[in-house]
Amino acid sequence: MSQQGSCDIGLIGLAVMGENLALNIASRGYSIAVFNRTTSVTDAFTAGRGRQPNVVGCHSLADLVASLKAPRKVMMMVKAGPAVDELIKTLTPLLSKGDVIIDGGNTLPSDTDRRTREVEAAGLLYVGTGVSGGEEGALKGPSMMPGGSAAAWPLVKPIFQAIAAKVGPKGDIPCCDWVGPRGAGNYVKMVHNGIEYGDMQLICEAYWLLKQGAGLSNDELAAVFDEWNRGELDSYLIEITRDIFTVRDPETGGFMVDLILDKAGAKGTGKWMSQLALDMGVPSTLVTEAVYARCLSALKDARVRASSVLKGPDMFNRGDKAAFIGQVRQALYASKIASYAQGFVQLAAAAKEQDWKLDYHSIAMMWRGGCIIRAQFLERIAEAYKAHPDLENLMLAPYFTAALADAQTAWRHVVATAATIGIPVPAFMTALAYYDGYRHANLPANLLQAQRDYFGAHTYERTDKPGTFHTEWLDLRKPVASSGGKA
Ligand code: 2AM
Repeated sequence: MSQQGSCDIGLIGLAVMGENLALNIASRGYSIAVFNRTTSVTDAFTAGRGRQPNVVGCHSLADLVASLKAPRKVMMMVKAGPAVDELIKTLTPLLSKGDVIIDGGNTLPSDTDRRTREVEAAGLLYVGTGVSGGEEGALKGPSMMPGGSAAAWPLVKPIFQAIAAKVGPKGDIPCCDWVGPRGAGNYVKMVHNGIEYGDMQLICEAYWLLKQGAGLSNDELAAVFDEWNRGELDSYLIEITRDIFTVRDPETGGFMVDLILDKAGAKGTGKWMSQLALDMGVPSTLVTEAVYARCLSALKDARVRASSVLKGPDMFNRGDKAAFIGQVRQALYASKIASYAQGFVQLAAAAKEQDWKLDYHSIAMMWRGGCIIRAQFLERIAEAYKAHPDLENLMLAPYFTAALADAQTAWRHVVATAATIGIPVPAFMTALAYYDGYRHANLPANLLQAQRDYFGAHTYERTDKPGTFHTEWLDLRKPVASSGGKA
């Protein structure tokens, strides 16, 4: 039975994230009412892990709402999409003015834009919050990126900041702060996930270079990643990668990583980031290549067929092994800088388009702990944005400019070697191409504009005078003398 009006927050959806988040909230001393569409799930939870005096199981949404203190806070941890709209529709008449509906799922930012407007129009407040950290993060302290109705922030802040991961020298800076209006929180979470795609793809490419190019065993790979995790690459993803290389299959005794089919899955947040980048004309090439790399991996059967037809080099780098390992580390670091630079550039472009005022220092700090991309390196990013809140591109922050300058010889060597020995490294390559493209005052787009004007009269601008111009290329072209050099 519900306890009328005594719970601090309600939570709907007891799948992995919801269940662990509920336990986290309860562990911080808050009382929580929980509801799951399938009642047996609620009952199993309140009889099992959730069997605690401050966890109240509810069998209906009306029951859940009645269990809450005003202003009521109801957090949905359900499948993103229509389920969220259905729940909002059911909850709205049960709630009162000033109550807060929270969506903690991976929701498309534009859905949160619309829902914030709709829920506010009904006199309620709405929050769309990113929650990152997987199962363990949800239980012990996730990174949280809330956005929506600004008036909701003071109401949810104590609980959110209590359950979030903590960082800083004293371990008291919560990885959760207000991001901005409407879908801003979900947008930041989407970019977090896109950066995660880039990080993971870069790590996989480094692995392949070391395994196929330098012949490292899993034990050697574990040792290399362990060492990398002590330097500038220190991060959760490097740490779990190290661990993965040590795990053996209890059934066969073989290394687990070698038994896993090389066919990647995806849930879509990387694709969203890439699609929205394309819509805005922003070059977020790392996430896009990472999404494509997953798509290409999924073509396993086609790749198996092609592998006996298409020819290439033998993938082995005959150079100095120890030196190559160091070069791959530097290439990974430099590519990672380019990747994060792209993520923050996309955030700035979205902020401009949506009229949000994003605090990039605060965003870097929210990602500093709790989430999948948590890394030492985010501290440097936070510092860069603290020093220059309007930094145009992270690569221009002195710390990162110097890091890129230091790493670039190795970076170029690794990309060139990969091309020479035939190892696919799309993320390393696009990162370097982005760096080289971004640092050049001149690019060959002058020729591109000429081509567009030639075939489609699309016009062009000139370097020597202002205005828009068109040339009658057919009239002005000249016959070209053959070079005579028949190759
Ligand atoms: P279920 O256990 O009843 O399936 C992840 O799918 C979570 O979202 C689960 O807790 C699931 O509840 C819940 N969920 C999915 N669709 C839902 C809906 N339309 N209404 C309420 N909860 C939903």
